[in-house]
Amino acid sequence: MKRRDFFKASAIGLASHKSIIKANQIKTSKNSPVILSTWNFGLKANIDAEKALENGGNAMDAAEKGAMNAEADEENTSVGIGGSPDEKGNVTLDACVMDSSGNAGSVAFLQNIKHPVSVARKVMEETKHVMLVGEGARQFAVSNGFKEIDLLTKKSKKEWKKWLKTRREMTPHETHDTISVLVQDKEGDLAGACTTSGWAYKMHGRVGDSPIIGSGLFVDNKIGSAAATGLGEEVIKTNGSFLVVELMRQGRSPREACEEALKRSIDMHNGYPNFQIGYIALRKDGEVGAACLKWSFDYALSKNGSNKVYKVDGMLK
Ligand code: SD4
Repeated sequence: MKRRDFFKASAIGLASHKSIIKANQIKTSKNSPVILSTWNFGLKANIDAEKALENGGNAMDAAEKGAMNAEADEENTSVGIGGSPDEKGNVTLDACVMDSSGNAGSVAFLQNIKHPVSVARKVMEETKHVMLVGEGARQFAVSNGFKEIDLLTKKSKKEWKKWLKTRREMTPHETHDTISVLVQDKEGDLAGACTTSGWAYKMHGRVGDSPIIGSGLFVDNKIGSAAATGLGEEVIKTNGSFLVVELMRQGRSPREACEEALKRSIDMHNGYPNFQIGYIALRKDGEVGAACLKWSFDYALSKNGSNKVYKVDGMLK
């Protein structure tokens, strides 16, 4: 390393060391739960998450229940039953969870199971592993009492058949919506869940960011949590959710952290990304933020007795 570069690197080290101390002073928000979910159907997910908290559940219970709401909704074409299939007509699901102790569980390329988020939680709680995929994940689910069902509904089959005639490339922006649910419970603890059927009509075997810990979701109970929606391939390349949490650790607000993480994707594409990524972030002090690259993005926030959808405009035109 050249001397000048060494000094540059040490200066960066020093700056982040200072800000880490600052981030450690984040006051934990207690007694007033916060639930933050992606997209406007997050509103219904938040209601189920609220109920789980009211019934004495913790942040992990609430995040799971919220995600399950979207998984069970047949009208939601990017999550669970009714989710768009891959190009061969198979509905393949990705999901993950993280709890307040930093435990993680994940499933990818899982078929025929209605609630992948609950399988991900079982992987976290019942196995030594973090991630199970495909046939192994399905067998694990069945052996834990999950029933097998056909996830391709009449409607999603009809749409897929229509698509087969053109085989037009779909973008996740057209076919969104992954649901991620970030929860802070009344103890101030954080947990999160993320679940999706991924990119509509994707290649058979494709896995996106949603089951990848650090990409689709990341929770650090000392700092905050973050989750992603949008083009998974690009979220994976920047380890997006982990990056958002690290930026909050360095003192950025939740919104600034989301924007800074998106700037990495913008830079990787020389200022002109032609895809969508949206991030949501929840800091340990209860503050939330969100940002997206282009167009706009909705998120649902339940806090202080109100549950509402908010819209953020893209950073780029
Ligand atoms: C994926 N990130 O599989 C998901 C898709 C998504 O809104 O979020 N769509 O790439």
